[in-house]
Amino acid sequence: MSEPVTPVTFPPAFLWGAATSAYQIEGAVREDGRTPSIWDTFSHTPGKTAGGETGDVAVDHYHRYRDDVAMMADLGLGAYRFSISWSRVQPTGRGPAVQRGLDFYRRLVDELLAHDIKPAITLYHWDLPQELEDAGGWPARDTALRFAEYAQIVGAALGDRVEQWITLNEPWCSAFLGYGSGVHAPGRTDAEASLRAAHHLNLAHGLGAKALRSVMPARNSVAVSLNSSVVRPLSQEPADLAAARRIDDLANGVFHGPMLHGAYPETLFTATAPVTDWSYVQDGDLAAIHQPLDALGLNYYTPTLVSAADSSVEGNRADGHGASSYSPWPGADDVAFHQTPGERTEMGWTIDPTGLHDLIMRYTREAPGLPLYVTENGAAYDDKPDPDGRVHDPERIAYLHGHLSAVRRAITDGADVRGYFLWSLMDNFEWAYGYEKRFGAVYVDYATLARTPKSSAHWYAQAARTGALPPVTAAE
Ligand code: IFM
Repeated sequence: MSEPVTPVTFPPAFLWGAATSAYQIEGAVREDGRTPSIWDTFSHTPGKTAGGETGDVAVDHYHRYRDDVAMMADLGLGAYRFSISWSRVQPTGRGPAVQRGLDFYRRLVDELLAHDIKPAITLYHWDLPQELEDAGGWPARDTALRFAEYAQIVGAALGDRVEQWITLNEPWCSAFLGYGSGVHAPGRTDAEASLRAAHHLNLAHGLGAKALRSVMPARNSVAVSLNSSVVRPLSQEPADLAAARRIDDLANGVFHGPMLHGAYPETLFTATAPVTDWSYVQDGDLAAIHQPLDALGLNYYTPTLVSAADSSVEGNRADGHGASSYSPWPGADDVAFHQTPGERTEMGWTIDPTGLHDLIMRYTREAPGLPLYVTENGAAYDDKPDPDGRVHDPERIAYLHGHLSAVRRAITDGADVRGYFLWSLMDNFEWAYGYEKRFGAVYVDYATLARTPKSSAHWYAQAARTGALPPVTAAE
């Protein structure tokens, strides 16, 4: 007889959410005054995305948001994290807001509140207005100032009814995939520019947080979502430990250093000295970036395994962030990346829930007293409807069970994790991979745009309703 399994239960106030982002789901790219963002330009450039796919239609959430919110309510979601398309609100990236653009988000927020779902807004999820890129993009300081203006506009419009705010999503991707390896928009491959971009994204976060607070009720929460890497050395040899330290600085310290502690790591300056002199860090910038935060968002998918490049074990640049002959790791040419052993998702990312536990415990130590949210976690699988039209995704259920159990372990170990946002609510445009990779708990038929909750959505709904994880075999 098998042992009864103790159910994994969560604190009653734990927030059960799902997340998306504007360019990945909205479509309607030419409606109501919206102008192109860097992702419109990039995805329309031949060879940049799988099959030349774009977010022109995406999953048409702009027109179907009411049904989508009703579906979220059916799935028992307590919170929904979405992003605002900057070029819908401020088409040139500067100047007065377009009310029609803001109105869409007002309607969406009202619909969510009417269904008792807490909205959580991300201001920037990678879709810079193209005009700002033409004026220099994130490597240019002015982009940070423009972001603060945009933050103030959105905060003033929605701060009365949205309590949870996130300035930036995964600034690492914006800086290093956008300006370093070039696999993301705007597709530049300039190591120096990628570090400048990182600094100006940090500045945008700080100025944006301050701007939000200047127009919003004090009860609102301001946070940032970092895709902090869990960097593991291949061995305990000094050279491998140094390689891990290097990548940790470039993945994590470069953002959390100034945001949480008001300083870049000294070791980051040393490692990147051949690439940049950091002279664009002006007096007062670090204080401006180091704003008090109400929470920290952590996005986690898989750990990163590294060694010194001359290690006897074969490694390469395959760091899971797309193919490019340019590195997204400036100043780290002597670091090799390795595939972590174990089962993988459709992205080729190794499944390792211990990484999520480690990440949460790290930030529990790094930022004591700061509430944490897992603002993204999930997996892509090659989901297909069965002949009855149902979509069974037991692998995703196992993935979610493993990672949510890791979150629960971290809470038991003293971490203040207040909520979890599954990535993603529904299948969507997975950037350079186009529509090929399905991260959704809800299946989208791209021919008809019909939505079908997968078995993982039903499983997650049960977890959200009961505050306890159902067994992995439930809802199949
Ligand atoms: O789809 C992305 C999302 O936009 C940002 N975080 C990672 C997800 C999966 O790649």
